[in-house]
Amino acid sequence: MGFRKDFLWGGATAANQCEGGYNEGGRGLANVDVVPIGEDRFPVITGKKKMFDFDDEHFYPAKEAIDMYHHWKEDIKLFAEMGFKTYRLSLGWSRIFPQGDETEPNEEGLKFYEDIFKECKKYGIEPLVTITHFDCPMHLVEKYGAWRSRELVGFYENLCNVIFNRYKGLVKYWLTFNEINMILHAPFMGAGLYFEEGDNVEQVKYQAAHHELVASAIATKIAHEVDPENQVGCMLAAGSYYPYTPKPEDVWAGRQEERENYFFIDVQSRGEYPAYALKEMARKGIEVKMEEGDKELLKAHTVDFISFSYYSSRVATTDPELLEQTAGNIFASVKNPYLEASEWGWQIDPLGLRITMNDLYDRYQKPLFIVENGLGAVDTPDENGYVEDDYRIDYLSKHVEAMRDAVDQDGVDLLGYTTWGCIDLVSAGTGEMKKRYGFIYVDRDNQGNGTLKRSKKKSFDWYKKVIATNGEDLSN
Ligand code: P53
Repeated sequence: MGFRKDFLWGGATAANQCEGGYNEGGRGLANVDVVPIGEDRFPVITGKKKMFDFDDEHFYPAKEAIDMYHHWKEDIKLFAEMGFKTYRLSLGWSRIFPQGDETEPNEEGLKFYEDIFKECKKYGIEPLVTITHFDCPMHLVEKYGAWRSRELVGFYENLCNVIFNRYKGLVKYWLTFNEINMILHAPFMGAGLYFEEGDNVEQVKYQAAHHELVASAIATKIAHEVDPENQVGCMLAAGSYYPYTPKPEDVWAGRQEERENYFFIDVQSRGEYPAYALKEMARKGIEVKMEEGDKELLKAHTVDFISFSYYSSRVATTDPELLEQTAGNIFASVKNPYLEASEWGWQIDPLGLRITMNDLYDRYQKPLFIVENGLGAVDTPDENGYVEDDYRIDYLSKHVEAMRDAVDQDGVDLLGYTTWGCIDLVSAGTGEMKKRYGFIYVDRDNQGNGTLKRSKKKSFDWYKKVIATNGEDLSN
C-alpha cells in the first residue's frame, strides 16, 4: 500500500521565475521578461496594456529572478540532498531560439539545459521538462501576434524536433504547455496575446488555444517517434468547483466553470473537441478555424498522463452580490466560508486535492502527476537565513495525506508529486519575491535587493524525511 515504489518526489520551477540571465548566452527577449511588478502587472499579463519592452518606470523581476542561471549547480546539489527523485523545470524558448522563427537553434542555450540534465542524472534525479511555461519569444509576439498565428505551430514544432533529439536519453517526462487554460485568464503572460481595440477577445483566445492544442499533439507525436520511452503529459491549473449552495443553478454554474478548464484536457487526452465546447462556441459566435488534418492529429496523438497544479478548490455561484466580490483575481472564485486562507487569500483545502484527483482520474483514466502544490507565505529568516516554516510543513503534510488517501482509498494512479517553487522564486501572479514557496530560502526582496544567498528552511529536513520514507512519515 501507499505510493508506488518508484514514486517521483521532487520540486518544480519555471525558467522565467528563477533563471534570470535574460540577456546572457545569446538569449532573446520573451513575453515573460517584460511583465513588471506593481499595479500595471495585471493589465499587462491580461493583454490589456501594451508593454513590449522595458521602460525606466517599472521593475521587471524576471530579468534577474534568483539568478539560477549562475547558481544551478549549487541549487541542484541542494535538491539532491533532499533526496529528490525528480526535478521539474521549464525551458526558456528564447534561449534555444532567441527569435523563435530561426531554423537553427542557439547552441549555447541548448548546452545550458544539457548540462543541467546531466547534473540531475549525476544525482539520479529524473528531469520533468515543461517545454513552455508561459514563455514566448518577443519577436514572435511582435511579428506574428504570438499564438493567434498558425505559424506558431511550426515554430513550436521546430523547437520540439530540436529538443527531443538533443535530449534523447536524458529526459523522458515532458509537459507541452504549462497550465494551458491560463490562456483564458492571463493571455499575455500565458500565450503572448495582446489585444488591440476592436479585437474579438474570445475569438482570438480560442483560436490561439486551438493552435496550442494542435502544437501539443504534434509535440506528442514527435516525442513518441524520437524515443518510444518518452512520456508526454498535458498540464492543467486544476481545482474542482463546489457549488456555493445546493441550489441547482449554483451546481450548474460550477459544472460550467469546470468545463471551461476541462475543455483543454478533454482535447489533449480524449483527442477531440467535446460536444459542450462546440455548442458553447457556436452560441458565442466563436469560429475556430481548423486546417485539414487537425482533427486526425488531435485524435491520434493524445497524452500519456495528466499533470496539474493544485493550490485550492474553487466555489461557483449565481448570486450577483457574491460574484461582484470576485473580480480582479486570475482565477476568480467566491470565498468558501469553511476554509482558511493564505496571506494572499488562497484558500487552503487539502481534501479538495483528493476531490480534484478523483475528478480527473474518473474523467480520463490515465495516470496523474501533481506537478505543483504549495503555500506562498511570508518567511522571516534569522541571521543565518534559517526559517521556521511550520505553516508550510502543515500545509504540505495535509496535502500529501490527502493525496495518499486518493491513492490508498480511491485507487488513483499517481506518478509523482513536485511541490511548487522548491526554491524561493518570483511569483507569477504578483511578481513578488515576498510570496515564498521554497524549502530553500533565497536572500532577495521585491525590489531586487539581496545577496541571492541560499539557505535551508525547517521544511527542508521535513521534506527530506518524507521522501526517504516514501510519504509514510509526515510528522513535523
Ligand atoms: P503565484 C495563479 C496565478 C498565476 C499563476 O502562483 C498560477 C496560478 C495558480 O494556478 O499558476 C501557477 O506565483 C504557475 C506558476 C506559479 C504558481 O501557480 O502567483 O504554473 O508559474 O508561480 C503559483 O503564487
